[in-house]
Amino acid sequence: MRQIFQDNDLQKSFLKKGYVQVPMLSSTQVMYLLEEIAKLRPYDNFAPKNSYHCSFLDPNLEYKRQTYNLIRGIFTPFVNEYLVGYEILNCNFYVKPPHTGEFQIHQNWPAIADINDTTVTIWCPLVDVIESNGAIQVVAGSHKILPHIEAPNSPPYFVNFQEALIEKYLKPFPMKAGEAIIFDDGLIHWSRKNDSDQSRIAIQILCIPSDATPTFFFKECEERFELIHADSEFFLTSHVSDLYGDRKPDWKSVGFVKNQNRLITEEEFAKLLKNGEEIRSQIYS
Ligand SMILES: O=C(O)CCC(=O)C(=O)O
Ligand SMILES: [Fe+2]
Repeated sequence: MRQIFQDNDLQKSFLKKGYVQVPMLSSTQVMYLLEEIAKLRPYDNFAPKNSYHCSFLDPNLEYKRQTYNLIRGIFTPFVNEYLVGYEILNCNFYVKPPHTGEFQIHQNWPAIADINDTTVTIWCPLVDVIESNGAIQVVAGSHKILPHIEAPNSPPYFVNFQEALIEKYLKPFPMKAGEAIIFDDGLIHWSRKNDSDQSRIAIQILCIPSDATPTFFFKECEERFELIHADSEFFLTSHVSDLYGDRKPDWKSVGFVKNQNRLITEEEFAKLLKNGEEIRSQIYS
């Protein structure tokens, strides 16, 4: 069993619920980051029409690199303070301009070759968040209950009961600027559009075990995924459309896995959620 957290209580709570909420940035650091963001010039100017800004989706590669260096510089000490043997793979600003930016309900793409191993996202808002301005919402205990590979051109397994997820399962986490939630990337999560007059600015940092193989799962055909070596540089230099299109000749293959994805019903989901701890205990051991 991998030790993910330095602190045993956090480890226990994380394994059970799939997330922990922790203090992180000081108010000085929050202010510093807000000032630095204001100097950055993404292609979409942090104000995409009817959508949210995500650094990875922005076509300005120089901006993406500046973002990576800025976030990495501030958050590496926190990664080492909270986690054991993890490092930053990629990071993003997620900005929801006023009155827009609803997300799709999703799991994050698996980022390492072993889908039973654990990668985490640190999500840290730079403004106070509540449900109505786009606080993150998660389904507690939804991590590792189904061996599903979330990937481009592949529907989420819960696509047939998304309304029920919103009504019954997803719960928002009101947070102060600088607090953070650290969650298993397999956890189902989402956020509403920002209904306030101020931009909702948050940071996402994806961390992987240093001894794992960073991997992008490319859906080669209906039958299988090709595992592509995908380190920090891969995410900085790839445009999102590259990952939804044809396989690129310069990608480095690290293997293949069978596509076992299937769509399930809400009834099956409820059962898996209920038996989550037992299912995970098999995976963790
Ligand atoms: O910023 C948000 O509301 C969602 C972020 C997200 O999907 C993530 O951190 O993985
Ligand atoms: Fe996400």
